[in-house]
Amino acid sequence: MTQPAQFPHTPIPISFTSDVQYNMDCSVVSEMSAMNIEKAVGEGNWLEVISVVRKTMKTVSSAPVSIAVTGDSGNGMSSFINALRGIGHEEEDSAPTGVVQTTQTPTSYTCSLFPNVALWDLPGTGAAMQSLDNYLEEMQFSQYDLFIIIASEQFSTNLVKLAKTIHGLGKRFYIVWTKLDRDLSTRILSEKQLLQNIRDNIRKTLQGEGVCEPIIFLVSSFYPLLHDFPELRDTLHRDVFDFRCHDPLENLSLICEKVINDKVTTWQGQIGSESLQNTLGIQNADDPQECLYAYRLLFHVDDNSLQQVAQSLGKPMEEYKATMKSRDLPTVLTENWALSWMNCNTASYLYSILSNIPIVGYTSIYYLRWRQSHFLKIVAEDTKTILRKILKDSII
Ligand SMILES: Nc1nc2c(ncn2[C@@H]2O[C@H](COP(=O)(O)OP(=O)(O)O)[C@@H](O)[C@H]2O)c(=O)[nH]1
Ligand SMILES: [Mg+2]
Repeated sequence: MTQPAQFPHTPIPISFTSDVQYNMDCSVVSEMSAMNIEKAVGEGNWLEVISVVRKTMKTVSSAPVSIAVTGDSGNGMSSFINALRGIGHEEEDSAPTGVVQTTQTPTSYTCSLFPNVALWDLPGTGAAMQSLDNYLEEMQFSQYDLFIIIASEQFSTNLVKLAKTIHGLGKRFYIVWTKLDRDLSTRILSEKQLLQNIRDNIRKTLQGEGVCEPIIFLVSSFYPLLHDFPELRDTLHRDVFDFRCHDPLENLSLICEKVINDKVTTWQGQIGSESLQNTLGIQNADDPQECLYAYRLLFHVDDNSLQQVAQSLGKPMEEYKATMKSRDLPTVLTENWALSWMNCNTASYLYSILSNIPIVGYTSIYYLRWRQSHFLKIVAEDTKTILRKILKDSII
């Protein structure tokens, strides 16, 4: 058995290291992108945020992805790879197939449908001379990003163990039941019933081992346009895309949240100061509606700003507004009894009298600051939600 170090093409773990890395653990965006998005969020320049996200996604969209195709020998792994690549087994660059064990070492294949994706044809289990534990160790599963477990005829205990191992690694995998043409040609049941039975059997077997909701496709490599093959291709496209974008997007999102948190800290220190009140243009600090409006302007999540974002992303502005808690005043007030109590007229009147009495007045000012800080935090959370949505919607 070939040792991992001698693999013809050792899979490259996805890392997006082409750019300089940012200082967070899950660093996957360039320092330049990180700085640009930080600046853009600081200025509330959402159009620039969109531009940074798009540029980042363009860079990572061609990051290498390694997909391992595994299963028991003879299940049809090599044939499946050829079918996915849209080539016949007789073509020069095809994966060798046959009734005798033909795949001896992990071999990688490219596929024009999935640029920069390496499809790894792994030797099969079962006929291998070593135990499954050795197989798992030698195949270095942790290096692959996604797995396709090929099954046919029966869902063996080896396949269950493979699924459990991959599940344990927290990686995504599909179960592809192949040679469906053979099952259908020898069936006694209706086609619908047969397909249902195959699915149920795989699901039940895996659920018994704690692997829930497996993604199952039923295909024939001899008919790559039929059954679940088209859906499998679409799903793979989506998953490869998600896989490439997930970490960079998370990273950008973390940077955005940090900038908003920093703003909150700065402004909280200024609450109650005349300068902030003047900057915000708040006439009546008792009026929650006015305060929330002012904070929305401060965080650039006011109607005008959202309109610009929505237009740029081709979405209705309402989609963004609907995610904002600060625009739903009754809920803001009812969620906090202290706020709702102070908002009623009697309380407001009482407050204006009490604030003129020493000591009691001090408490009232303290309350007013607490309330402003509360509103500030609500709008800050709204801004984070909006930013997360902007990031998601910026991916074309
Ligand atoms: N009928 C049928 N036979 C298949 C299919 N896929 C593979 N085979 C046959 O199964 C045998 C083993 O296939 P191969 O791809 O080499 O299996 P591997 O050892 O898992 O790589 C070959 O004779 C293939 O022609 C399929 O979808 N339908
Ligand atoms: Mg093979």
